[in-house]
Amino acid sequence: GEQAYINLCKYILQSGTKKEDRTNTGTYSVFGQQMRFDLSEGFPILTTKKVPFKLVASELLWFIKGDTNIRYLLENKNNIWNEWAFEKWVDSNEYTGPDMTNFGNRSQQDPEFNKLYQSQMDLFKEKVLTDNDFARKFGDLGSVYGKQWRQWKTSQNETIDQLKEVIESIRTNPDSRRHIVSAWNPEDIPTMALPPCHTLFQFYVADGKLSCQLYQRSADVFLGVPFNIASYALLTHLIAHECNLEVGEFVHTLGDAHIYTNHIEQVNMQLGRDRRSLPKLVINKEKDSIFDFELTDFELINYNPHPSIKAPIAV
Ligand code: THF
Repeated sequence: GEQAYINLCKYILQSGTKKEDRTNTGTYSVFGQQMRFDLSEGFPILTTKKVPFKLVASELLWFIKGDTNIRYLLENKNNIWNEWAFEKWVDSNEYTGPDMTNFGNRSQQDPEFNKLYQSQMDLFKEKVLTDNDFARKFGDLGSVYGKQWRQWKTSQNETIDQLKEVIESIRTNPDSRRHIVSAWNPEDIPTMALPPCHTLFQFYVADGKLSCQLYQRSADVFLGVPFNIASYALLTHLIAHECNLEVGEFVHTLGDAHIYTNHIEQVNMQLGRDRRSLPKLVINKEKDSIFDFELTDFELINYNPHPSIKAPIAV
């Protein structure tokens, strides 16, 4: 549960290796950790800081739809993938605005630049929302999660709907040890805005309960991991609901588990807070199929977390 998350944060701060990374931010990092969340104890969203559940839910619905274009996210006021699409635009020869090289780091260090960046980002969002051609070109993140989950391309030029197939296999052959969905497609890595962090997940059925284990190759423990826990817990609930199973555990296995050096103050603030009781997830019982759900079909009740803690995202 949440205590496992807290222990992981403490362990990384105490024993992590100082390690440079792709984003030039710097991290404290450990390799190979695991957390377990018993979903029957309540919905495992963190209570020691507020995690925006609606953003988690709209991102998951976006994956489930097989969508890879940030337009849907923007329509739902979800900005968590903007930087990766924006990067493609400012690196292209269609971009004629002020130089945005290394915008992630510069926007944090230089307030004047940050103003310029924010205005270009607003312009970008507006264009993705209103201009279809522009959205097709620059709103799309390439063959990321949604594509691999729903339309994995085979060498025979057919597609595999991994999500549909895994649900079918859970229903018809619950004891199977092959309930796997992989987002890691080596051939497609070069055409992704970002290679998938949550790489592969497996379901497991025992005693009428559905469990899920995720292998996450790279884990931004302060900003990303709280989203990822809530997201896979929600996915497990939705699939259990469709397959008439109870929920079991979510097992979260991490490869490179890191805390960015510019998140340390925030983590320490969070570690000073007490855990609170977990909320309950309520799903619209009138719907069955995971492919029919909308944002209004689920709700968290009794979620009373400590306030959110802001932190910059590493790009
Ligand atoms: N890149 C990095 N550096 N970390 C990640 O966790 C990450 N992701 C996705 C893709 N690249 C990544 C994006 N996921 C937030 C949360 C998840 C994200 C990106 C950003 C974030 O900023 N959350 C804030 C609230 C944001 C808001 O309100 O708009 C928070 O306080 O939780 C790993 O999947």
